[in-house]
Amino acid sequence: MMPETVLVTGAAGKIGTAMRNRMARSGRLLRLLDIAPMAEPADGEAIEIVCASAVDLDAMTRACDGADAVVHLASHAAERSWDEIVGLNIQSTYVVLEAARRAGTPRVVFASSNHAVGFCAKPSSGVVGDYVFPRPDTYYGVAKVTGEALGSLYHDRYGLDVICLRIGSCRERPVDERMLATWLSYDDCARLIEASLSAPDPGFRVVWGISDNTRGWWSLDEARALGYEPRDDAEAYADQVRPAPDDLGERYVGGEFCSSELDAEIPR
Ligand code: 15L
Repeated sequence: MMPETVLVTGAAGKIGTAMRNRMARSGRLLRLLDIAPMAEPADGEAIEIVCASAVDLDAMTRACDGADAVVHLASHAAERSWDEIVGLNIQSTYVVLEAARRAGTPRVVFASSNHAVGFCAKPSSGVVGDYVFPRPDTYYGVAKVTGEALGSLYHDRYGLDVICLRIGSCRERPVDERMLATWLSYDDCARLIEASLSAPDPGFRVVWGISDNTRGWWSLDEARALGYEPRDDAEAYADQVRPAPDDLGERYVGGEFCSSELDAEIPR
């Protein structure tokens, strides 16, 4: 059944902004939450704007009131210091799940990331399977692993449906060679979220989030089992992308997040 009220955290971010129109459905109210400003609803747009932080448990519990599902996107989108990652990326996922439990919101879709398993070797043939064991490449990746673990806990202990999307590179179009494997188009991202929102009784799932890329590294079996039918393929941009840099990161699926250069930028 299509959820009627969907709360989206991090709604002013890049993915959140791209999902605003794409997640709109007749009969659906989108409740968009962020601390950053967002465009006011246009005439006829069934949208509520909530200016609040995803780490504020009281505000999140109020925002979950009457919601059928939460799509949790709020996060620093790349590597940061440990304190910043704990303060937003880890804390917000706990708060979202706990707020959903308190408010009786039955389903949470969590934007996990390929960086939860970034230190998995690139497959020389075939694809990396679903549910591959965590091998985070950064504190950012650790937060995604932690979010998946919290999702598992809130499913097993409290019965929430929790779908974790190990998103590849979600953007307008692929810009480098790695993204020919890892790209998730905005349209396919919306399709994957929709499948995650409407699959009957999904329980706890971890699925890869990429388009139907000819050179894809990751299994789409579990995502397709939810009902996801991707339509885009990064190959369409193959003659327009930058070549892959020749460094350590290129051995692993997490790409430049695995490079030791990050250590200079982010003191450990
Ligand atoms: C992510 O999870 C990040 O949010 C984004 O900045 C990209 O680096 C992406 O993964 C990717 O792996 O391309």
